[in-house]
Amino acid sequence: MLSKTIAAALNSQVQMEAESSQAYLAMASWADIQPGLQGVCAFFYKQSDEERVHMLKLIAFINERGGFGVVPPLEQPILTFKSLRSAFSEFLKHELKVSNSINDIVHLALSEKDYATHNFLQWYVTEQMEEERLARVLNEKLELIGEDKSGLYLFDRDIMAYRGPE
Ligand code: OFO
Repeated sequence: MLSKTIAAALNSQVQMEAESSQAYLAMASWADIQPGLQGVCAFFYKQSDEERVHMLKLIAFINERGGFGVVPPLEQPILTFKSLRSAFSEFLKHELKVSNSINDIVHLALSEKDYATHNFLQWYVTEQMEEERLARVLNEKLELIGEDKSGLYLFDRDIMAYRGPE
């Protein structure tokens, strides 16, 4: 059975995952109307779908452990970006924020001796390590590419491959 504190923390994580999904959906839609960014667009649609799955896993866990998974109201995310670089730097910033939040709940679960929640959250810890790595790699690549058009072309063409195997 979840304590009230843990249930509240997990529900605020539900909100964060839902906001991540919205944020990446907005990035996908923005990329969709930029010339030649079909790869980036597909990448963010996929990221958005994954964040929704993260949210659903949390809701299922909260309910299974005797809490109530609350579907949250959502803020409108950032809709437009001044460059590809700035969209990807938002992506990294967002992932770092999510990692911090997961770490806080892991800490809370340990301090309450809630080992079931602690165990459940390990999947998110691993996922965040991967997402942070991916966001960092993509930011580094964009840094290298700068304004080089053929570099950007290849970045867009190859971006799905950086996600690694499903
Ligand atoms: Fe939910 O995985 Fe990143 O944010």
